[in-house]
Amino acid sequence: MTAAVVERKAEDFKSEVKVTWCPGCGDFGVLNATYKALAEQGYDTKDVVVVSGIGCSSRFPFFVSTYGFHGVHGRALPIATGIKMSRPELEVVVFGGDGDAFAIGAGHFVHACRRNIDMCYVIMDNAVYGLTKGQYSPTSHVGFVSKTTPTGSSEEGINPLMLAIASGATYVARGFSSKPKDLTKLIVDGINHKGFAVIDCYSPCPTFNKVNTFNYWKDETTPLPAEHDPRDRTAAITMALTDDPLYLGLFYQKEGDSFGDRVGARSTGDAAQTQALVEKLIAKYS
Ligand SMILES: Cc1ncc(C[n+]2csc(CCOP(=O)(O)OP(=O)(O)O)c2C)c(N)n1
Ligand code: SF4
Repeated sequence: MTAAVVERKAEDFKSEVKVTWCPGCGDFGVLNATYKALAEQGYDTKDVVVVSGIGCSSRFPFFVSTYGFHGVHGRALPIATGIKMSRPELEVVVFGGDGDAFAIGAGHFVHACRRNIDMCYVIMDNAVYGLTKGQYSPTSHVGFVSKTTPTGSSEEGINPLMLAIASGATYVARGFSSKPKDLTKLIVDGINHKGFAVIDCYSPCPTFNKVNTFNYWKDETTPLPAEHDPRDRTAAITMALTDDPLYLGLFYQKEGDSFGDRVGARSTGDAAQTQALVEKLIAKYS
């Protein structure tokens, strides 16, 4: 969607719902960056749908004054896909945790990447399950001690960037919740990208992950070198594989047709028509 030329403020996108995350949760940084990104785009609140699964991070739609859909654990992407296919004129932005994205939702993630659906997915990656109180997650490191890995995880963590690039995502970035300016730019560019934009964002959980803290990620991360060319997929893979340091920024971007372009997605934006359709479906399955 082309952004309207209207002056907006970050406050315009704050809902009246009290944010219930723990003090110090990294997700606050992602939320503030998102308010700024939406304001920068000049959107009306009716231009955007914020979609999530289940998790602490997935409470996101409550805190944003746009349309929203708080879905089912791991199913944010199929819900978002349906919204985008039936209302392509709306900007669909998806938020959730690393458990949501890479455990129960891993299959959906791979297929959303390969379809190249025109939406932006921000994974708030804290390398732990927050909402269910501290089990290890698909991005937890080997040796991570948690309620479900009391002697330390023996599994290698998933590399979200490698998975996204290999699966066909056309905008692949890594952010950090305590770098709000950079994160806002990544979200703005991800929203404006035509195709599936994946932003894996380090977002510490100070309550249940005492290893991957703000200081840990502050020390381990550094911006991608200025000479990195995001159009170079091989270079993007090399950078994504590097873990010392962990790079932040835009790793990979490719222009081209999105899924909606290929299937000729058309809006079903007629409210009466949509209502009739929903009633028909409810009648069919009740
Ligand atoms: C189908 C289903 N399975 C499991 C759960 C329990 N559950 C809720 S949130 C969650 C994981 C939360 O971790 P993550 O997705 O990383 O988000 P975070 O809370 O860390 O932001 C799990 C396993 C559920 N709600 N539904
Ligand atoms: S449990 Fe962790 S992820 Fe959940 S709100 Fe608290 S700090 Fe954030």
